Amino acid sequence: MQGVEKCYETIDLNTEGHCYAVVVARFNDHITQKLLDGALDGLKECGVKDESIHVSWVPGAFELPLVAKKLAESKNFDAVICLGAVIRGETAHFDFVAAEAASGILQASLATDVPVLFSVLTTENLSQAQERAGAKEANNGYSGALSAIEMVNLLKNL
Ligand code: INI
Repeated sequence: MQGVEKCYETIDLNTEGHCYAVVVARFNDHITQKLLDGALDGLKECGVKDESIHVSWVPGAFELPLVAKKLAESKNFDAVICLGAVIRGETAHFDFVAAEAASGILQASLATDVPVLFSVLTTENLSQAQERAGAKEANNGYSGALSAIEMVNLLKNL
């Protein structure tokens, strides 16, 4: 545990001069709105100003990668945070949406050299999604925001 704490102490959460884009899926918006609230809390707690945060809504998680890639390509943002909630239903649709969102988001990041964060919940049911859309560290949007800041600083210092 001490080792883990020590690791966290070394994380650089400086945000001076940084701009962040957030892309949010409207599908399951009762969950994704909470992820957005968490992401904005995380960014603002670390000192990012409102005017340095750009939020775009897309229909569903499947549409996240294209918009994330466009935003990353613009080079106007230090990182892009993708938020979504893919909840398993009765059909195979879940598997396609979850897998393509994950793969597309990774491709957007690797193609642009900009951190593109995968804060997309992929859960078996609604209650698991609600558990991950709580407060602070229990919110996948909040942790995604901190991971984005960490990645920006890590890449700047490589
Ligand atoms: N989109 C989601 O973000 N979450 C889901 O759980 C989901 N399910 O289960 O269908 C979902 N589907 C919509 C998809 O992302 C696209 O918007 C749609 O297929 C149009 O391309």
